[in-house]
Amino acid sequence: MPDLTPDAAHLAAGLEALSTFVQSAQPGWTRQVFSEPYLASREWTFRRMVEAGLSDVHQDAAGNIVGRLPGQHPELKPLMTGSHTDTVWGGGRFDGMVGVVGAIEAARLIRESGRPLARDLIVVDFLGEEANEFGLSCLGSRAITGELTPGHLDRLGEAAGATLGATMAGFGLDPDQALRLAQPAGSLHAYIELHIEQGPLLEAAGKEIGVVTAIAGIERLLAAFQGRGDHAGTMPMADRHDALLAAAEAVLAVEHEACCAPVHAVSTTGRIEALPGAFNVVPDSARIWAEVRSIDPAWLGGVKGRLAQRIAGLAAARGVETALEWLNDQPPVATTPAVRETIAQAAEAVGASWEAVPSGAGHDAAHLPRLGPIGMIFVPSQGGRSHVPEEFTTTEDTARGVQVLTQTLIALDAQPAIPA
Ligand code: HGY
Ligand code: MN
Ligand code: MN
Repeated sequence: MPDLTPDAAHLAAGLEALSTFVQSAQPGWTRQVFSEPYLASREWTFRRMVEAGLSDVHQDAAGNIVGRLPGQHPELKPLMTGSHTDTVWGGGRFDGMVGVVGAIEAARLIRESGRPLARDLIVVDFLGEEANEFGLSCLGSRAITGELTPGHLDRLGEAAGATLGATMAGFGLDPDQALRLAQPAGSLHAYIELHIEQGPLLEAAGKEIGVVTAIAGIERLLAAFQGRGDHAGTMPMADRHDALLAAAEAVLAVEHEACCAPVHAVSTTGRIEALPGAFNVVPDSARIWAEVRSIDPAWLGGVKGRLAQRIAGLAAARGVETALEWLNDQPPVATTPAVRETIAQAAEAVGASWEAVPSGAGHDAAHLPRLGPIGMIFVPSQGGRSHVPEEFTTTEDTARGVQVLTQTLIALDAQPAIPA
């Protein structure tokens, strides 16, 4: 039997090398999409794929780094695996990276085993999975699934002072061509993504592998509040139109909606700002950046209308006007049952304990169902922490995840059509 044991030291060294591409002295790891360190890290990923023996390694028009491990029957629908290597601001060094370095390692193991797959295996480092100032995550996976639109490219980024399309072009990409990257529906045999759990479930259950059941949908909201500026000392409380207080009530309304959800929901307001920002002036304008998530389509479908109504009503009672913009529209996605079963069998085949878990985090995989059956493999996050410098996954857990990924790819390869 060929040795398909991941090289743990090689994995650890790869994650360590990737973590050196950071854009600030900020605590943690910051490598945001379109930043200089991110540009440099794409070259590292490109080389890592070439060194693993992948062929046709290239960057597509949307900025995805793509490599291919040829199979014996290229006429068959290919397999795909991958993830992302951009980070949040002050984040960790495993979110996404484990899935890209792990996918490349799985492809290397299969190639060096001398037992080629029947199908081609496509390995991808997707561009810009994380939330960004354009309000649109999963840029690269949206492009290959036909979900990137001209309207998305026209979105203006405040810090960039440019549209998403212009920013992509400035990064050496071809935004117009990115709109034409859509792969045909059903063109993949299956897509598998290895990822850290980013939550506490596996550690709490003492399980080594997560078989993901569903990926939460995400709706992101930019709400603007327009009140009236006044002297903070002379204007009586009852006569004020304080934009910041209206925004504060909106923040609590966002929290309240998730806490009352019947099945599953979380919500976060990650940022609030008010102007003019002086001690002694009643704020005349404010904005909040918020998101709501759920694996329950019914709740997620209804929450936008409920929140819009509640936020506008609370603000109107203060004589404050509101303008709400919903930015992300990523519905909840269930993984494919037959793929889940294959992952569970692969985990058992390597003696790994496993548990079926939902993903509260969003992933590129959530955009892939249009192309074919999908599955996700989780490895534990220490303390359930992620998107912070404390994010940590052991090399042993990473290697075990790569082992299960490798076995899953081999098992899926041998299956004829995979039922949806
Ligand atoms: O935000 C998320 O859920 C993912 O980690 N990008
Ligand atoms: Mn991620
Ligand atoms: Mn993330």
